[in-house]
Amino acid sequence: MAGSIERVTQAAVAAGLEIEILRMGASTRTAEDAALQCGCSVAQIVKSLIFQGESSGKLYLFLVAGNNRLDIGKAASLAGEALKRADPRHIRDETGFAIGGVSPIGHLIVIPAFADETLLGFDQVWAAAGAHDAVFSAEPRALLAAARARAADLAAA
Ligand code: 5CA
Repeated sequence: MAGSIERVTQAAVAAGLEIEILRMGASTRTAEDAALQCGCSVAQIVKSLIFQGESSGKLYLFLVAGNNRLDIGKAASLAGEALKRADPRHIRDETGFAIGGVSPIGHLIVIPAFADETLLGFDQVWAAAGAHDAVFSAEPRALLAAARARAADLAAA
């Protein structure tokens, strides 16, 4: 999507997060693909999952470690309402990112965000940068701050 990588750059600058966006020239659409390209563990890949409130229709962002599954019950508790998976087109319209390139930062609208606390156990994590082959690395606490994401227990057991 035109401009989506630039939007990530601008959001990082605005948040004081120094990043270098890398175009890998190969798919980083999934956590497994991204880990292979970045030469890191799947656990260090930040999945940016968008869910929608059943009653409000609001979107929520959950930053989940690549080796974890989001516990939908825990996610609903954090959001304060029942959640469903958001439709890909709705995600694209509201965030400005297509599935596979949804970044933790730089959305078109402000989206309440929560982050898997296991990400904090690493020196460095990798996240999508607005395209299906674009990634950046960051120190996890700095990334969560830039995404205004609250760390929480949100992984399925
Ligand atoms: N670039 C990689 C790693 S940084 C990435 O974006 N991974 S991801 O996990 O954040 O994005 C892929 C995720 O999109 C999948 O885990 C899945 O939860 C979600 N997804 C895939 N297909 C759909 C769909 N049809 N509707 C809604 N979400 C989907």
